[in-house]
Amino acid sequence: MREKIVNLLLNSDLEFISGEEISKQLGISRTAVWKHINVLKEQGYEIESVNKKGYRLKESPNDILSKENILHNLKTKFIGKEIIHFDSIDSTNNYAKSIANEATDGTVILSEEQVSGRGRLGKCWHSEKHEGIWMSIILKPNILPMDAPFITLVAGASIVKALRNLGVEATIKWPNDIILNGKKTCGILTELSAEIERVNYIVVGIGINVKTINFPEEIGNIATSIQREGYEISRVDIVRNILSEFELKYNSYINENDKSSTLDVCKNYSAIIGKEIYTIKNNVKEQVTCIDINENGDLVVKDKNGKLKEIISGEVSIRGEHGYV
Ligand code: BT5
Repeated sequence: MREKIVNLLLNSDLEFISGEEISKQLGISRTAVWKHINVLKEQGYEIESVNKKGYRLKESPNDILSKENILHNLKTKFIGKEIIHFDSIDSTNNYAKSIANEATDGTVILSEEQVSGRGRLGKCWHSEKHEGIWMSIILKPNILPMDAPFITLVAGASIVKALRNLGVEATIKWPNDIILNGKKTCGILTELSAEIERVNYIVVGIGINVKTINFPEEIGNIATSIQREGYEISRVDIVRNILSEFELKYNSYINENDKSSTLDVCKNYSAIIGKEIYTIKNNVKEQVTCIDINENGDLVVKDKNGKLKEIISGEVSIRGEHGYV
């Protein structure tokens, strides 16, 4: 119901709409309208209430990642049709995993802040309040567990495509970082629950720095945000775009085993193909040339002796010759 009220307010283009009109259109009492409006205000919506005129959105509520805002104009069929939004949480991936068995395919969890955001291998993910997109998508594909890691690339390609749709010149550092001007603006953490031959669920965690200007010292040299690189884009627009792009690429992969739309983006907008990079595995650093991404989504590199090697995601860390990329 609150989603419908928000839609009415959004559709009335910042003009007043009376409580009576809302109650008539939605078939609820005016007291119910008033109660819903109060909850929306608590969620952060700037709603003006004026006697005899009604209600009006004071300013665009684009900055709140609420279910109502994201569902307004979201054109997907199943990704994001269920949205759970928190003001604060430990980690959206933790929450997603705790409900995954019962949740419907495509459920999206968002939080304005994470107090224990996680990267890979238990590393910390800095997730300041209102400054980014901290989101997890629950998926229940009918695939073999060994085919799950490719979904990280599907997510990466969708994020790059979505950001480029919005004019942001993002690139991808295989397999899970999105880069702006040589620095990390987004990381992806894919987690899997499976039996030998069957996936129970996959949680794709996406963390995007949107508005952060000052990062903690330990990541100051490697991290950036969309705003810090000069782009003013609403978080809601970014989320909607990502969910739409993700559904397209995910369906191609899961239903048709077609990896091309993902691989094309990963290759065309790669931050590392053609460059000298370092691979780091078990603390051993090796300089190689990054050549390509193969049909399976593995990274193809050439070592100092000219020998080609395929690197499987999750196996190694990648660093640039002079810095992060
Ligand atoms: C990642 O790990 O890049 C995956 C990050 C996934 C975060 C999302 S947010 C929603 C969901 N819920 C979660 O709890 N997690 C997911 P990795 O490649 O291991 O990179 C982690 C490293 O990135 C850290 O060790 C830091 O060096 C650096 N880092 C931490 N916070 C950062 C930030 N906000 N921006 C850029 N780099 C960061």
